[in-house]
Amino acid sequence: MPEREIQRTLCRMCDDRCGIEVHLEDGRIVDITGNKEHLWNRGRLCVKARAAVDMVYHPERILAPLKRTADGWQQISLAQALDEIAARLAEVRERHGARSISVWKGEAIGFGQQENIARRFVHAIGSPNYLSNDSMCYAARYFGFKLVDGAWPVPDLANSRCIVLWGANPPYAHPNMTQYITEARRAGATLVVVDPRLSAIARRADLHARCLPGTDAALAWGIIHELIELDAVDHSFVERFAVGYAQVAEYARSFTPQRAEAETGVPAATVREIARAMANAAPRVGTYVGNGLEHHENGVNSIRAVAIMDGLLGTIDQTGGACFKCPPPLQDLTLYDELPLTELGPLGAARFPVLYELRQECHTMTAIDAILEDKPYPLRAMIVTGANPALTNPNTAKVRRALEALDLLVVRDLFMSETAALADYVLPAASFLERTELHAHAKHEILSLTRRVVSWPDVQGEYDFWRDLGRRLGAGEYFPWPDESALNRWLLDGSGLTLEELEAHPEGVPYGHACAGDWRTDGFSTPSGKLELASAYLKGLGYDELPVYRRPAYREAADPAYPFVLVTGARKLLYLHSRFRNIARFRTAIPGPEVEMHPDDAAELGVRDGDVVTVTSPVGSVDIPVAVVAPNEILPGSLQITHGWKEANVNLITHDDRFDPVSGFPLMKSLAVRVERRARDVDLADDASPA
Ligand SMILES: Nc1nc2c(c(=O)[nH]1)N[C@H]1C(S)=C(S)[C@@H](COP(=O)(O)OP(=O)(O)OC[C@H]3O[C@@H](n4cnc5c(=O)[nH]c(N)nc54)[C@H](O)[C@@H]3O)O[C@H]1N2
Ligand SMILES: Nc1nc2c(c(=O)[nH]1)N[C@H]1C(S)=C(S)[C@@H](COP(=O)(O)OP(=O)(O)OC[C@H]3O[C@@H](n4cnc5c(=O)[nH]c(N)nc54)[C@H](O)[C@@H]3O)O[C@H]1N2
Ligand code: SF4
Ligand SMILES: [Mo]
Repeated sequence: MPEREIQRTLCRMCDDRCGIEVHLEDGRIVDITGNKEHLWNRGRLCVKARAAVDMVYHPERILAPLKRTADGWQQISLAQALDEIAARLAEVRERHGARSISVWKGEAIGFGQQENIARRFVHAIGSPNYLSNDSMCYAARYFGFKLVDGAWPVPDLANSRCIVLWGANPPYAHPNMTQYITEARRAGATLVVVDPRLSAIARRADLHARCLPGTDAALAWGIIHELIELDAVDHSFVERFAVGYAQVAEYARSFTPQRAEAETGVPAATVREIARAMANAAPRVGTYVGNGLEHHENGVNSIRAVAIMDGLLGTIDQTGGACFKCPPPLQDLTLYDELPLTELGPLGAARFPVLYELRQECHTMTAIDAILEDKPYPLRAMIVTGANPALTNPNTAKVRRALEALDLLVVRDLFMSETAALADYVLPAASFLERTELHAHAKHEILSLTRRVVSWPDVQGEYDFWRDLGRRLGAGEYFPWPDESALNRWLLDGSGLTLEELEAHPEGVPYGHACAGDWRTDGFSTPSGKLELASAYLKGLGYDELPVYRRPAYREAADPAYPFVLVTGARKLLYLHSRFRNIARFRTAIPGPEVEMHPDDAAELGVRDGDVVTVTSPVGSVDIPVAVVAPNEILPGSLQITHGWKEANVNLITHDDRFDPVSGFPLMKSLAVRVERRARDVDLADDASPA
């Protein structure tokens, strides 16, 4: 009889970290089921969780260090790899200075301690250049809300009477968030979805506002106009706790529902209905903003325009409203206070000061320029972990040129990704089932410890890798912990929680009681201590004080050469960015890339389902098969392509030269493109596409 065992930990096939039970037979994972005691998912899992078994034991996994040689990849020992990488980094540091070295962490690493160890390493060796996927993800939403509220509140969706989702599709992107939405709807809540497409969640909406891409702020101002007309503003809250209301009322005056309709395409009657639904439900209005608002040239203003509605309606910290959560009581692993490296010129900090000041993020697109042009100074070496920028960053043809131009590229990955294939060294990374770390679920204010369920001889977890490299580069003092467990123990110092307690409670241990402070008495964590409907801080930096609406370029200065508007990156349930394309059964369900198109546009172009078209933007071209969708799924004149496919990579045509001025986020969701039909018999695989 095989020896059976169950280990409870968290799934990290996406960042939602559902509680799971890992079933082992003789030490080998055979199944994954849901942990019913976990508050976040209550036992429910999405289809990706079980695919972790396929991922961990995948025949293509890299399990030994690889070195590029003239004869191809050579397998070397871990010690040799670390010695050689350290020697080459030391050489680069000697020649060009420490700041010519960078670290790039990806979405597969997520937030929390794995991110902070990467930050710690690069600073400990003297460089300010920490880069990440957050140049395009989350940061714009984080500080869109932080600029208004001083923090990003968590909507109490389960108890909302009106839920408003802006540019988010939880059934695919955050499956278990959908449970809370369903619960609220059962109790009678109205669901409002703002999305140009008929997404999975939009299908269930009571009110679907199908705004044109990049026009969300105009819709928000139209709603604000109506909220003021309906006298739905919580004046006592606003007078006591907010600044900027007079300016908001003044700017909103001209934003009639008719004007909102002209800008957004959402009928004036719908604008009024949404405002009424919000007004009737206040303060139990739960608003959630997704990635759909970030990838535009006016993204931060759209997010702020949505955020200020919480203040106007007085939903802050109300049941069913926008709730502040306690940050997890963990020690800070970063070195920003100990080693101020700002005078070394973190890449992008001068160009996008808010991104750097509020998130300590350098800017990946600026880093790519630094590699290719030595401006503002040379960037010569990079260590990538958990990212695949050769597919996921905009203008990937340029990203690839830059990665190839580095003196040293090291990639830590589970697989030979498109980025790893360009590296000098590829190191085998530990999957989430092969390392132990702390994770906080903000919504429930619980902290969990994940488990190392399996291990491989040469496969290192994040901490072990940075420790070993840091010690080789003379930064050992910053990595005093012998292993992950010692690090975890240190992180918990002073929290009142112990490692043993967390080990005994895989469903998580509450930490909310440890939280001190209340905005009612201490004020908000904004420069004025008030809720900032208008931001003097942004004004001081030369940005818009109010989150005014600025028309997207494809509408303001329409170019007849590029008549379509392209949305990219709408999530599919089965894939995470460029991940999981090698899971055979996922590939059967969603076999390849597609450009989603309205039937009228398809008819006009003379194309049918499966025909290959060339989609071109000022940045480049991509050849991709057409999926003609139902007429109510997408707006005529607009297209959608999901990223992450090497077979037809939409990031060959997204912009690394047009940004939101505050966040520095690239234009990836409202870009002007043209579409050309290709000869019917072109075989995509054999096709050399024009640049
Ligand atoms: N299965 C799966 N889950 C994921 C991911 C994944 O790749 N796959 N990625 C994870 C990551 S890193 C992230 S950031 C999150 C993202 O999570 P979400 O933000 O929920 O992302 P999407 O599911 O793409 O939903 C975004 C929606 O915005 C819409 N949209 C596009 N442009 C606009 C616009 O201008 N205005 C409005 N109002 N809507 C617009 C799109 O049509 C799309 O339906 O998902 C996470 N979860
Ligand atoms: N056009 C367009 N592009 C987009 C987006 C969009 O909406 N449109 N969305 C953007 C967003 S929001 C994000 S977050 C980025 C994400 O972009 P990336 O951060 O580049 O994420 P992935 O493509 O998932 O790459 C993750 C890599 O990590 C590897 N990996 C998996 N598990 C582990 C692990 O445990 N450890 C290590 N070291 N490696 C691991 C995977 O094999 C994979 O190669 O993409 C962005 N790109
Ligand atoms: S939503 Fe799915 S992939 Fe994400 S953590 Fe939960 S089970 Fe895993
Ligand atoms: Mo993301």
